[in-house]
Amino acid sequence: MRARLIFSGILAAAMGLSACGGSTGGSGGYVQPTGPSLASIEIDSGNLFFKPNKVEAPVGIVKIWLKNIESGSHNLVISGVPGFILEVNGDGDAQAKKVELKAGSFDFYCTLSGHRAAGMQGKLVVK
Ligand SMILES: [Cu+2]
Repeated sequence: MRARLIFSGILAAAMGLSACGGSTGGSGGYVQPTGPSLASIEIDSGNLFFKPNKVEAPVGIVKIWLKNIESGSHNLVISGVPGFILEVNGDGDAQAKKVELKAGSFDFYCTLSGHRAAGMQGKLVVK
């Protein structure tokens, strides 16, 4: 009981910190997995692309960075990973979150209107 209360406090503090990171709102109720990440993956976003648009990750907890290298706003969601979203606004903005991945091949894309169709999508291969 006590441990659970303490844990909730840490989580609330962590979420409070990330809320000050510059990107506002829209992150919903996504709860990052606890525990260390096995790998860190950086994906750059621009108008209108992801670089790289094919990435590999190990099974388990991975930290994914989205870094905006041009002006504009973008986000990154992964099909089959409900709630996970990274959002960037403006040149140089970056956001990172941990996600627990299962083996498989997943699409990642930007949900802003027209962006996916214009090329903002890629493949995430987890193995
Ligand atoms: Cu976009």
